[in-house]
Amino acid sequence: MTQTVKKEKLNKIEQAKAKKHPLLLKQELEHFAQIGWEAMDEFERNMGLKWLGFFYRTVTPGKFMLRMRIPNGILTTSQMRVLAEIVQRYGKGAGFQDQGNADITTRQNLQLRGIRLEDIPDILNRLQQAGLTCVQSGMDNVRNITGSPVAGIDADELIDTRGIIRNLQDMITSNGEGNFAFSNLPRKFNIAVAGGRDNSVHAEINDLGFVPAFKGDGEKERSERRLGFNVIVGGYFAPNQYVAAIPLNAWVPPEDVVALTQAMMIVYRDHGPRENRQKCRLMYLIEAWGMEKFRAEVEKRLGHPVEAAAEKDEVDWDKRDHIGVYAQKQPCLNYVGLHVPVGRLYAHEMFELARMAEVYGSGEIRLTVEQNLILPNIPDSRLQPLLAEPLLKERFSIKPGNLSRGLVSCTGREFCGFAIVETKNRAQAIIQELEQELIQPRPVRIHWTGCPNSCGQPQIADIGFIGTKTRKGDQTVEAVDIWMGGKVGKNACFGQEVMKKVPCEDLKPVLRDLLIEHFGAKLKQPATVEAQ
Ligand code: SRM
Ligand code: SF4
Repeated sequence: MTQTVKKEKLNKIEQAKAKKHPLLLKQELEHFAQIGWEAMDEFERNMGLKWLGFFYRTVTPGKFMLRMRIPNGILTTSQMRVLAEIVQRYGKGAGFQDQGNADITTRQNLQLRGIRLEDIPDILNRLQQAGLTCVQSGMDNVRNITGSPVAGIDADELIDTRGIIRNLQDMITSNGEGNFAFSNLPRKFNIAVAGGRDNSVHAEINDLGFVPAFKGDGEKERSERRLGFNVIVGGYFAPNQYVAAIPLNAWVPPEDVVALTQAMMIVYRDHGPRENRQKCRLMYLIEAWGMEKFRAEVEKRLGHPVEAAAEKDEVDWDKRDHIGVYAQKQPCLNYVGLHVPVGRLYAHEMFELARMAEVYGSGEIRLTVEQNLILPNIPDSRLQPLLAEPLLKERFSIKPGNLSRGLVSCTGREFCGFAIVETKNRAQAIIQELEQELIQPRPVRIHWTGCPNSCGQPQIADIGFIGTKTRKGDQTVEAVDIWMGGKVGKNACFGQEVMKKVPCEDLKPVLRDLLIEHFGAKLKQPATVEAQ
C-alpha cells in the first residue's frame, strides 16, 4: 500500500522518519547490542526503538521499558510465563527483591521494566515463539486496542469483541511482524471497541471508538434489528487539551469494523497534519475538514457508503470494575476480578497468576483498563480453593477497600522522563492511610497522572490528580491540580478542575475533606484524626 505524504513544513520527528523509517531498526538490533546504548544515535535510541516496542528510560540510564501489545487485554498462561521470565531474567535491578517488574497499563496492556539493549534480540525471539508482539506500541502508531474485558463470558454482552480486535491488530501490525503502511501516522492513534452496555473501555477518549448500537426502525421485533456499532472519532488527551470523541454519523456491522478502520487510517495517514506535534491528532484533521468531508473521504477509501448512525447506542449501564466473583454466561463458570494495587506486578506474582489460572481456570488471564486482572472460566467447584490462595489474601484482593478499589495511577517519576511528580507509591500511601481513618461507603475512582499528558486519565475520574510544581515558602515542591466529576459508562463526561497546585505533602487532608463532603466518607475516630 503506497503512502502519499502531503507537502508541508515537517516537524523534527517527521524529518527523522523521512530519513529512515524506524521499523528498519529491527534489522540493526544485533549491531546495537554490540555497540551498546551509549554509542547509539540519540534519535534512534530515544525515539526510534519505540516503533519496535522498546522505550529508552532516561530515568534509569541504560535500561529500556518494553511495551507489549495485548489485544483485548487477553493473555494465555504460557504467554504470562514468558513475560514473567523476561522480567525475572532480563529486568534485574528494576524492582522488588531484584526480580524485575511489570505494570498493567490504562490500555489493558503490560509494560516490562529494566530491559537492556543487548537482550532485545533474544527477547524478541521469545515473544515471537509465544505468539506475542510489541511492535508499533509507541510513537506514531496505533496503541494497544482495548475491548470489553469480559468479552465472550459476560451474560449481558452485546458483541464479543475478541475476534474483531485480534483482526484489527493483525491488519495494523501485519500479524505482529511490523507494517510499514500503518507505522508512519502523523501521531499516536487510539482505538477501543466496546461490546457491553457499560462501555467498559471508555471509547469516548479514543481517536476511534466503536460503541454497540442496534440498527432498525425500533418498531420491529428485537430479533429483526441488526446489532453493530456506532462510530465515534477524534477523542484524545494532550497537555491542556482534553477532547471527547464525537459521532461520525456512521454505523457498521461487526464484520466491517476492520475495513472501516483501515480506510480511516489511510485518510489520517495521508492527510493528517504533520507540522506541529501538538496539533497532529485525528481531531485536528476533522476540525480542518469538517465532519462531512472527513466522512466522505473515509467512504471514498472504503469504496462504498457507510450507513448513518443508529439513533441511539446501547450504553445504558454504569461502568463495572469487574472486581469480585461473577457468574459467566456459561453455566457453572465464573470470572474472578482481582485488584492489583496501581497495576504493579512482580515476576514471582506473574508466575503465580499463571499457575492459578491453569489450576483453577482455563489457562487465560485478562487485563482491564483500571490496571486490574480477571481470571476467567473458574468452575463453581474451584472457586473456594482459588479464593483461599495466599496471593489473593495478601496482594490481589477480590474485596479491596473502597478507595483502593478505584485507584489508578500512571507511571510517574519512578520511570517516566516526562513526570513532574511521583505517582504510584504516593497514591498508594495516601489511600492506605485514608482507609485507616475513614469509613468509605462506596467506591471512589481516584486517578493519578504525573504530568498533563494524562496517561492516568484523571479527567474521567471521580477525583483526578495531575502532577505539577508549586512554591511552598522558598522551596519548589511537587503538587497536583485536582479534577472532579468525571463519569464513565452511561452519560460519560469529563470532570472539571476544582483546585490548583495543592502541594503533595498537604494533599491527604484535602482529599479526606473531599471524600467526606462529596462521597459520603465518615471519620472512624474523629478525635484521633483531628489531632494529627
Ligand atoms: Fe501515555 C507518552 C505511559 C496511556 C497520553 N505515555 C507516554 C510515555 C510513552 C512517555 C515516555 O516515553 O516516557 C509514557 C511511558 C512511561 C513509562 O515508562 O511507563 C506513557 N501512557 C503510559 C501508560 C503506561 C500509563 C499507565 O501507567 O498506564 C499507558 C500505556 C498505554 C498502553 O499500553 O499503550 C498510557 N497515554 C495513555 C493515555 C490513556 C489512554 O490511552 O486511554 C493517554 C491519554 C489518551 C490519549 O492519548 O489521547 C496518554 N502518553 C500520552 C501522551 C499525550 C499524547 C498527546 O497527543 O499529546 C504522551 C506524550 C506524547 O505522545 O507526546 C504519552
Ligand atoms: Fe509519564 Fe506523564 Fe504519562 Fe504519567 S502522564 S506516564 S508522567 S507521560
